[in-house]
Amino acid sequence: MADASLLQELRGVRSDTPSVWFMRQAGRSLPEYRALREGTTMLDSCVRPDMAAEITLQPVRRHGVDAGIFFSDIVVPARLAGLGVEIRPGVGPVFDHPVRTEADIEALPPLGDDYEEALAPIREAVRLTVAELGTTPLIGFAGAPFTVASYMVEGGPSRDHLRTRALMRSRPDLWERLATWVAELSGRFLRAQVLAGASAVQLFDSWVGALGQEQYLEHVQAHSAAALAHVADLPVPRIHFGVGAAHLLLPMLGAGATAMGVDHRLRLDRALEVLPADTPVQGNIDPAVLFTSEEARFAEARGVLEAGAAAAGHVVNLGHGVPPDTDPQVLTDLVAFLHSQRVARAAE
Ligand code: 1CP
Repeated sequence: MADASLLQELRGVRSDTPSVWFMRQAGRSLPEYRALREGTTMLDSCVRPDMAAEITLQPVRRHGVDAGIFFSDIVVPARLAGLGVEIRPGVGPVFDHPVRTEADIEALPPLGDDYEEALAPIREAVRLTVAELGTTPLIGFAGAPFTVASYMVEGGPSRDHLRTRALMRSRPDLWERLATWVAELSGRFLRAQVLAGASAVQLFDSWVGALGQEQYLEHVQAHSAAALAHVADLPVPRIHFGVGAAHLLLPMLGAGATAMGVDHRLRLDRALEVLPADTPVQGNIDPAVLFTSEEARFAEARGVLEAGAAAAGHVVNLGHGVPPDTDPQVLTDLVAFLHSQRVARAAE
C-alpha cells in the first residue's frame, strides 16, 4: 500500500494536494474532549488506553486532518518513570520536587525494565488508535531534553527558564547527567510509540528558543540527538520543532531530524534559505488568524502554501498549538480550504 501523502511529503515526495495536521488538535478546543475528560485528570487520561485513543481520534474525525497526533503529554514519561508530576488546569505541568541539586539528580529513578513495563498503556493506546485510524498516519511525539528538563528544574512552567540555563552554565556536569537521563526517558517513549504503530515522530523542543546557538551546541544538541537516536533505525520521518528557534534551525536539524517544524515567526521561504534544499518543512499558519476573518485565514493559508512551494516536502500546520478557545469549526473549514487548494509546483 502506498504511504499517505503526509508521510510522502515528510520523505520529500510532493503531492498535488496539501497535507495538514495541527499541533494540539486534540484537547480543550473540542467539546467532545471536554465531555470525555470530565472527572479524569489530564495525566490519568493519558495512561488510560481507551481514553487516549479516543481523544486522539476526535480531531481526525471532526476536522478531516491528514494525521493523528498521539494524545499524551511531554511529562507523561516522567510520571511513568515514577516522578511526582501533575498537570494543573490553567497552569501546565508541575513537579512535586524540582530537580536542582546533585542529590536530586542522584535520586532520579533508573530507567530499567520497570520503565519499559510502565510504558505498556502507551503501547496499547497506540495500537488501539492505529487500528481505528486505518490509512491515516499517527504521529508519535516526545518532549526534547531541554524542554522537559526545564519543567523539572523550574518545577513548572517558566517564562525565561533562568534556573535551567543557570544550571547549564554553573554545573555543566549536573546538567549533563540530567539531560542524559531525560534523553533516554523521551527516546524510549518515542520508540515505544513507533514499535506499536506510529508512522512518524515529532520531537518538541518548545522552549529551546531561550538559548543562543553556542549554548545549544554545547549543552543541548547532543542530548536531542540521543533522544532521536532511539528511533533512527526505524523507517519513520523525524520532525523537530521549536518555538522562536529560527536561529537554531540548522543545529536542530543536525540533532538527527529529517524534517523541520517552523513556527509562525519565520516565513517558510526564509527557513528554506537556511536549510539544506532536501529538507521537508512543516508549518506555519499563525494561530492568531484563527481569531480573525475567514478571508484573512484563507489568505494566510495561501501565503503559507506559496512560501512552502519550493520545499522538498511541506506539511501544513500552525506555527504553534491550537489555542484552547479556538472555534473548532474554524479548523474544520481551514482543513477543507487547504484540501481544495493545489500545490504550485516549482518548474521541473
Ligand atoms: O486539561 C487539559 O486539557 C490540559 C491541556 C493539555 C493538553 C490537551 C496539556 C497541558 N497537554 C495536552 C496534550 C498534549 N501536550 C499533546 C497532545 C494533543 C495534541 O497535540 O493534539 C501534545 C503534543 C502536548 C505536548 C506538550 N505539552 C508540549 C509541546 C507542545 C507545545 O505546545 O509546545 C508542551 C510544552 C507541553 C507542556 C504543557 N502541557 C499542558 C500545558 C498547558 C503545557 C504548557 C504549559 C506551559 O506554558 O509551560
